[in-house]
Amino acid sequence: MAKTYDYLFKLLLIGDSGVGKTCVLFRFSEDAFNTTFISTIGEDTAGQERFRTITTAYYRGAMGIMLVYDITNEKSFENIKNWIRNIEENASSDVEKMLLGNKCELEDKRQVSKERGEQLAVEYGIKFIETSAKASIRVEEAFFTLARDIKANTEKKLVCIWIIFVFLINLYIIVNHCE
Ligand SMILES: Nc1nc2c(ncn2[C@@H]2O[C@H](COP(=O)(O)OP(=O)(O)OP(=O)(O)O)[C@@H](O)[C@H]2O)c(=O)[nH]1
Ligand SMILES: [Mg+2]
Repeated sequence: MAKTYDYLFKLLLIGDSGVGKTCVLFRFSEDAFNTTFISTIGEDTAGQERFRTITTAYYRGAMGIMLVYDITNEKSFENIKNWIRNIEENASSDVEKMLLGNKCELEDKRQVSKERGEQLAVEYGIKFIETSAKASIRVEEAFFTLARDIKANTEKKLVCIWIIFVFLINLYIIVNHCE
């Protein structure tokens, strides 16, 4: 039987290679974790991280974006600003965004404090959650929060369209009545 949905959202996970995007998604969809690292794009990124430009085509239709960094990797956190700039240049401005600090169970290897994550999120006016795909910490919460915000956003837009529609109908009636 075909799958039916109450809501269907297109979400993107963006961030440096190795921060755990695939694992976060895998934890959410399968409730499982795998330690073998196979980079999604397939490039050898060992040792040197590069910021990749993502084009407009990739963002098309995206309703939500999870910006992911690794709390044990300072560089991945610094690059969030580049990713956000890329989103601002290529994605629709009303796309719902959220910041994830992944691998939060690795407290002894932490390079980015929770406060800095919170601060950056405040700066961009987005929500922030620290997650662990490995230890299964707050991954569901992250997806549900983003989905809930997208839903609220969509409903707000519908109400606006409805109000404009009713206003125009009334205007039409008044104008016709005056003639
Ligand atoms: N300790 C720990 N390791 C994690 C966690 N999430 C992912 N990893 C590990 O980090 C490595 C990279 O994870 P991926 O999910 O493949 O990273 P990615 O962001 O998809 O990387 P690209 O596909 O190259 O962009 C893997 O070795 C994972 O096992 C986590 O929450 N805790
Ligand atoms: Mg991946």
